[in-house]
Amino acid sequence: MKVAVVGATGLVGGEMLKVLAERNFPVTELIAVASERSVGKQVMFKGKPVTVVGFDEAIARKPAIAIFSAGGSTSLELAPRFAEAGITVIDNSSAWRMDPTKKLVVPEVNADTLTAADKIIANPNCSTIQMVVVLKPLHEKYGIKRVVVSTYQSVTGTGKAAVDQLFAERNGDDSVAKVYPHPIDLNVLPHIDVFLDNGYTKEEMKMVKETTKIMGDDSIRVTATTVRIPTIGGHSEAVNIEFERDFDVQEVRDLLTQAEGVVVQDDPANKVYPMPLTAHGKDEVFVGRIRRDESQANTLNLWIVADNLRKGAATNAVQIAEYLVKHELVGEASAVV
Ligand code: 2RA
Repeated sequence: MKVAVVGATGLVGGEMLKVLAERNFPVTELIAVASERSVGKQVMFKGKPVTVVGFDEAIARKPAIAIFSAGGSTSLELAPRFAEAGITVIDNSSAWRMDPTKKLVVPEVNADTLTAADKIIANPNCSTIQMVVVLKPLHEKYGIKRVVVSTYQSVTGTGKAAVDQLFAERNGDDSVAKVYPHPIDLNVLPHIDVFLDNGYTKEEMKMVKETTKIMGDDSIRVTATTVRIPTIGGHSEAVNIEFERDFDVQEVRDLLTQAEGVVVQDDPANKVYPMPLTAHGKDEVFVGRIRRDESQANTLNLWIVADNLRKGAATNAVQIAEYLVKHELVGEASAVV
């Protein structure tokens, strides 16, 4: 199967190439795509150099699937052109997520909503993805009324320039361009994306709105505080969940242990709990600190960690592609290169 990665030279695009190779996705031809300024550059796929091409060339080669991580404006302009050419687009930007005609998909939660008619599929925001993977089995069992989430987000969520700022600050190098409005090393910023009229940030409202769309239940109330922290391995989230029905903590632990895509790391007595350092480079969502909220009935506290570049972006997108191939909702899989 011909597969295009649009934004192949970026942090997430590079992770998409890695994940496609690691998961042995049935790629017969990898088309690396980027803006004109990157055309002619090379990226590596399965140990071999691939020359970056422009958007028109990519469409002309007619890939079956195009996985986008090229920003919202590029996706708004180009995804329809790829779709009109019969190419199924999986887009990692926020451009299409809240479009009522587009599916917003986390395979462990709502892949079964996908059909062959879906030619532009939205990949949710990283901080939303890792949370709903855990919410899904809990909602089915206990009925979720309300979610309160505070996030601790890696600088890799902003991109390579933010990683460069962090390590430049750490090394006392003041020559590197500043991405954040304040120093990020030895600091935290309660400010991800822009502030809105309601006092929330765009990142926080993404978590609020995307969660109910993916879960398919507008009755779930969500509030979020999203915070940038000086780490690179992944996003962490303190999640407080109020249920319709009571629960047993061990039963919750057992339920999550069996849940698709979830790994429970919950042994505080032995200092075992999820951390960005141990989630880095992995595709699962890690859950720990599972405990009853003793201040309110039917309410649970959790700690959720995942690599925001993998399950939070690249892996989720590739898993959507895998679902499309498995259910013959896109061109036939061919021999692997
Ligand atoms: C962030 N979730 O962490 C946003 C976009 N990747 O910056």
